[in-house]
Amino acid sequence: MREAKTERTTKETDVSVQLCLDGGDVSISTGIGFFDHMLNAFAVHGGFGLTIRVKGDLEVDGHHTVEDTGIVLGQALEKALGDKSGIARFGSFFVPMDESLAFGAVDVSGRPFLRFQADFSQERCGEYDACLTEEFFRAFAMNAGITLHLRLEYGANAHHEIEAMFKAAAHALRLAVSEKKGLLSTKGVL
Ligand SMILES: [Mn+2]
Repeated sequence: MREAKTERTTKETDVSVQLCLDGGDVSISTGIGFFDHMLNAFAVHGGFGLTIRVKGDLEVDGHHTVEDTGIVLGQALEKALGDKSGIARFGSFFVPMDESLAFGAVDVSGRPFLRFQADFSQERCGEYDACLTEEFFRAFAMNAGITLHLRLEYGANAHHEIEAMFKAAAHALRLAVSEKKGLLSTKGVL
C-alpha cells in the first residue's frame, strides 16, 4: 500500500494527515464545514484513503487552516509516492457540476508548479473564502512536488465552481498516480 502520515504544528495550526493512494476510509475534520466537504470530495473522487484532523486559528479566519492543510497533505502525497516509479505520471480531467465546468491536469514531475485560473461567482461558501482555493492548491502542489494546472472554465455558483475544481484535481491525480510499469521519463529519474 502506498501510504504516508504527516503532521505539522505551528502557533497557528495543528494538522495531521494520513493518506493512502490505494483507497481506504475517509474522515475529515478541519473546523470549516465547506472545506471538509471539498476534502471529502477530493478523497472520494481520487480513490484515496484520507484522514485529516486540523485545529486552526479560525478566530482569525480560515486562511492558515486551509493553507496549512494543503502543506501537510502535499507532504503526505510526496511521501506516499516514494521514488515515483510505477505510475502513469500524467493525468487530466474535466468535471462538470451543473452549470460549472472545471479542468485539471497533473504531472507528478518532482517540479512543483501551480497554474490556477478561476473567477468565482461569489466570495464565500459558508465560513470558507473562495480565494482560499488557490492558496490550498498552491501549498499542496509546492509540497507534493507536482505540476498542477487548474482552470475554471465557467460557472455561476461558487459552491459548484470550487467543488468542480477539487473533483477535477482529484480525478487528474487519480490517473497520474495510477500504477504503470517502469518510470516514464527520458531522464530516467523524477
Ligand atoms: Mn456540494
